[in-house]
Amino acid sequence: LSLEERLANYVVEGSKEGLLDDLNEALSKYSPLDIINGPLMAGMGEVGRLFNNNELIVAEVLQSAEVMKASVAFLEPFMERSDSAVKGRILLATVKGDVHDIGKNLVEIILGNNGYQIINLGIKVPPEQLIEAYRREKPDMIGLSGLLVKSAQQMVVTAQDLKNAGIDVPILVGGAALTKKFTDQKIAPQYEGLVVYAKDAMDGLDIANRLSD
Ligand code: B1M
Repeated sequence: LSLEERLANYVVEGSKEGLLDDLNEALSKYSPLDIINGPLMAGMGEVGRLFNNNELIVAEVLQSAEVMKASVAFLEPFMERSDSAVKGRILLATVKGDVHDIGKNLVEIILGNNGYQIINLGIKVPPEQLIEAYRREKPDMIGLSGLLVKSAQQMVVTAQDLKNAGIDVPILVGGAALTKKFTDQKIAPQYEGLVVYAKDAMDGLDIANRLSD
């Protein structure tokens, strides 16, 4: 197998045997983010497909998630970081009812490496907890992640609750079940401030930079 195929395979197989050596080799050819967005995400896509076809069980998908997390942790020190002053503070959470956190944590790493202070509230975060944290932390922006179809709906509810609490800082939303269209048509009208859809973590960084300029 080629290096790229082996990298995807670690994720699909949920195996870490030889992973770090191959990640090291990949670093001589690609940037850390290209390794994540390329072969590792391709592996995750395949895991999603197999899971959907009932060819993998949750326990196996968890192993794949572990491989992805270990890879991101290994690659993180090699990622570019800017030494800029703090550009803003962002409250980050996976919405209520959703446990998926790999994408959210990638957003934390990439924005954290590029001048943002991230307050990561974790997973399954209900609106009340966001509101409480908002009042405590006074962030410049709120980032919401969610991968399930029902999480997209949960973002609508969350945006309403935040608005009712008088909050109007920009909200950045992302995750597999979301689209720009859904964001603009269903979430944004429920909120007082801006709601912006990011397709991936780098897009999230670009948007945050534009908003904080
Ligand atoms: Co779940 N899962 N899962 N899962 N899982 C999906 C999402 C699914 C599409 C798989 C499938 O069926 N094909 C499906 C959702 C179906 C739907 O609603 N349409 C699904 C399901 C059904 C479930 C359960 C219900 C399964 C069950 O129990 N029967 C269950 C849900 C539990 C719950 O949340 N209440 C469940 C559980 C799990 C695991 C725990 C086993 C594990 C998660 C482990 C973890 O996160 N710690 C897991 C995994 C790994 C997946 C897949 C395979 C991979 C997700 C992932 O980590 N991708 C996923 C299928 C898939 O996506 N191909 C699937 C890699 C990650 C880097 O990408 O998170 O999309 P992603 O983030 C991207 C962008 O979306 C974006 O940037 C990132 C890239 O840079 N982004 C943002 C994300 N958040 C952002 C926020 C931003 C900006 C950008 O700003 C704030």
